[in-house]
Amino acid sequence: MNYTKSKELFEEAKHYIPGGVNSPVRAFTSVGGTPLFIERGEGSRIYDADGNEYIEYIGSWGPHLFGHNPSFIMDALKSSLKNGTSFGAPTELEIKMAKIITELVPSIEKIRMVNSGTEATMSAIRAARGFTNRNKFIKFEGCYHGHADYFLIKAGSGALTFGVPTSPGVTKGNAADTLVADYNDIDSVKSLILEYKNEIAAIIIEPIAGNMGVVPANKEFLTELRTLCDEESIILIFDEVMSGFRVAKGGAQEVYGIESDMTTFGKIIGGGLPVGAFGGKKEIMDTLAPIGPVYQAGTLSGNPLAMSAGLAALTHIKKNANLYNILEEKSKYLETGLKENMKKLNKTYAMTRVGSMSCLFFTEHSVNNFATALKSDTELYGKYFHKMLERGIYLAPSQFEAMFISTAHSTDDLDKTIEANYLSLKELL
Ligand code: KE4
Repeated sequence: MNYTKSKELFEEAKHYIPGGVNSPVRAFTSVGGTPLFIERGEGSRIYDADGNEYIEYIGSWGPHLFGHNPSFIMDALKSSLKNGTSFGAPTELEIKMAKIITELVPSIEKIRMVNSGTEATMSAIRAARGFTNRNKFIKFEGCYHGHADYFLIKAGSGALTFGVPTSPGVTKGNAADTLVADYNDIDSVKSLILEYKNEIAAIIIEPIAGNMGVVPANKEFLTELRTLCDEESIILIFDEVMSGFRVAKGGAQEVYGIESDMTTFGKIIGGGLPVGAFGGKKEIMDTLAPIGPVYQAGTLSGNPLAMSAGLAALTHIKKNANLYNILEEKSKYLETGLKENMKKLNKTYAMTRVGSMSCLFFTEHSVNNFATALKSDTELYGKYFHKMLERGIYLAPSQFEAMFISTAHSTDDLDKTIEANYLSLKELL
């Protein structure tokens, strides 16, 4: 592959943008080489500035459940554009958006729109603190909830990729109320609750972690977490920014049959535009201004363009419940192919998957939390990444991310990916 144009653009970008990118994980730092500058996407494909074509599995880090430029989202955007871009005033679109999410996710009685997953999780923690009048909250090592100061403590995703789990610039004061437990380890939660009795406002968790690679919560762990929160009057927040509408119509809550008190969303609900949302029980959400004292706001929250794209995506989901069976079939097909390759190569790398989000960990240990995910050979992953790129397969430029399949991925795309995986692994091992 020729990457000349991307190389030029990257050099120019670095003069004006820190690290040449507007989000660190895009910089290829952990896999080496030059980040590809993308010109356009179509279905399961993206095309870079040098005209190279890739079958891609990032899907803009989750939003593209239907691949790039699905007609029903593009048409909705085009018709919305005619009316204007933003009014800073309420629109009927926002009611429709709130209604369809409360319909698809039964635990949500009220919801507020924001413009990113970070804003959603940040606001959810503030609402939980305001409602309970408690200060501390528990997160889990390896989970990533966006870049609000008090989350950047042993976080996942880009923070993990950089091996700097706790970021400079986060003050001791800000970190003081963040408690960290171990994923899938209920005793680590119990000991924190014992130590900080009646001081904990919330527990926030990715019910299916997607930011240390994909690590699903054990069902019994999540069930015990739900019970503990009920017993201790702690708000259970499911961060479904990634898993929401990805793994099922009702997200991880539907997969596990466990309801959270609050839920955060992003990615898919924006149909590719910047949208986040946080919602939950009426009594919690009604603590928010203008009816309640907890302040939270946003200039472009609920803006008509993003609402049109998001509403088109969620309406499509509502009308096509078979969508998740189709995604399951495609994802199972790919998983089977990759596992057959590993058998041929006498390797037993850990592969985790829930629906259309999955991860191939370059470790032969089983992976069920942060510590075991870290056993992955990130150097080998970097080499694998580039061999797959050379073969026209674009994966996440970090071992600690998720791989996403969309409804646009054809069997031929999956066969090509399985073949490229075999040839790349064969060369490496
Ligand atoms: P944003 O602020 O990036 O929209 O959402 C933050 C966030 C919150 N919660 C979960 C579970 C998330 O996965 C994310 C963001 N995910 C990463 C991908 N690992 C975003 C990619 C990036 O940082 O560029």
